[in-house]
Amino acid sequence: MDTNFDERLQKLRAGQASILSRKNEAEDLGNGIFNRYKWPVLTAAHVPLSWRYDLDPQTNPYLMERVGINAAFNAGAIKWSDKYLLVCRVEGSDRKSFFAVAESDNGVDNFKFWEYPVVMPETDNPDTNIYDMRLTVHQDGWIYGLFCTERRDPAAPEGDQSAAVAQCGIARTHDLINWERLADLQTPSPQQRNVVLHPEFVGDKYAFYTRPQDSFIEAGKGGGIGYGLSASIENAVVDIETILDKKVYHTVYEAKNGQGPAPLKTKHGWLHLAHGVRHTAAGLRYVLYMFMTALDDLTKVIYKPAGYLLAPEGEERVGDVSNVVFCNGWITDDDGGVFIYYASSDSRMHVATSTVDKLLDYVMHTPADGLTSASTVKTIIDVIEHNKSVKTFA
Ligand code: M1P
Repeated sequence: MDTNFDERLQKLRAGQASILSRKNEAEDLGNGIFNRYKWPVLTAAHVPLSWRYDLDPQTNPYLMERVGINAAFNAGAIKWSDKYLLVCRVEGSDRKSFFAVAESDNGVDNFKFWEYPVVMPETDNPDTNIYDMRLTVHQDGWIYGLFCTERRDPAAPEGDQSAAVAQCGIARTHDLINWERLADLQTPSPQQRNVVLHPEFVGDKYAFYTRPQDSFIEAGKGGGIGYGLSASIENAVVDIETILDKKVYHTVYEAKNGQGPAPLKTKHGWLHLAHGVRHTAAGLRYVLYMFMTALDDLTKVIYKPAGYLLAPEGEERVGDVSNVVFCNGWITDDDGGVFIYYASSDSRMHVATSTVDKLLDYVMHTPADGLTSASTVKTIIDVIEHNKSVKTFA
């Protein structure tokens, strides 16, 4: 059968235009803390046709997809020149991830990728795979992007082609187009992922949230959200990692956890969003949770609600790595609105909206984890007793 190039191109363009122009709708009631939205904000289908197709009928007569895109997920986020920008992890069908910026006027729909993906400069030790950028607008005037750089484990025998070393790559920019690559962060840990730069100096040092880990997947005897200082950002070295939020038995972060985006400063403390991981019979389950650290001591957790803030739901539960939600980007507006950009199942990006006031209320007034069934029952009974004393109790 002959392929009608023009007809196929028209259909491809129309299909993508309908996704890109689709209006998003907030869910009705929500849980009072945040509202999910009906449609994902970025998917593989949002990636420009000009990246995926050779649009020349002479060299691509069947208008085949020449560069497959597998997923668009785990995006860093920043409000910049009045636009909501996501620096998305785009993953090709060849399993290589790279960064690409998508922008929206309102933060909840019509995200459109910029014309080109990000060209990330390399160090002397080339990256095999780069992903999960956390953006920080630092007090020093730069926008930093910290991300995972992954390379084959040089100590692995030839027969083992999956052993990898993950470390933290650091780059900075003033325009999100031109990036200056700095040396990778050095820490005492053999593996690092989920490293985030704190937005303010601590004394005259740069502060990092880290996640020491023994092996590529397992936290092992390490793990927890770490914290450390470096005198330099150009050659960043954290000699001592202090664990500020550790793994805990029979919680949603018993296997591992990791800092999400850079924390938000509020008058009560620094609001943190993180992911927690536990083992289940069906594999690992990733959820998002929150906590707050003290303004005068970044290593001191002063509030931490029990359990998760957001867990995979419905279609979010299915994808390349199912039962995962992951967040490395959020944006606060001047009016206190918060856009939480989260990925589901390593496949696509979503948004949930809240406000700083609501997140503060959630973090400061939600009961903490008592770590036993008996304490959870006691918490519920306390709520019931209180409710019996209020007029709204029917
Ligand atoms: O597959 C789920 C996530 O796994 C890793 O996160 P962590 O290091 O905390 O386990 C990362 O590879 C992340 O990109 C991925 O979404």
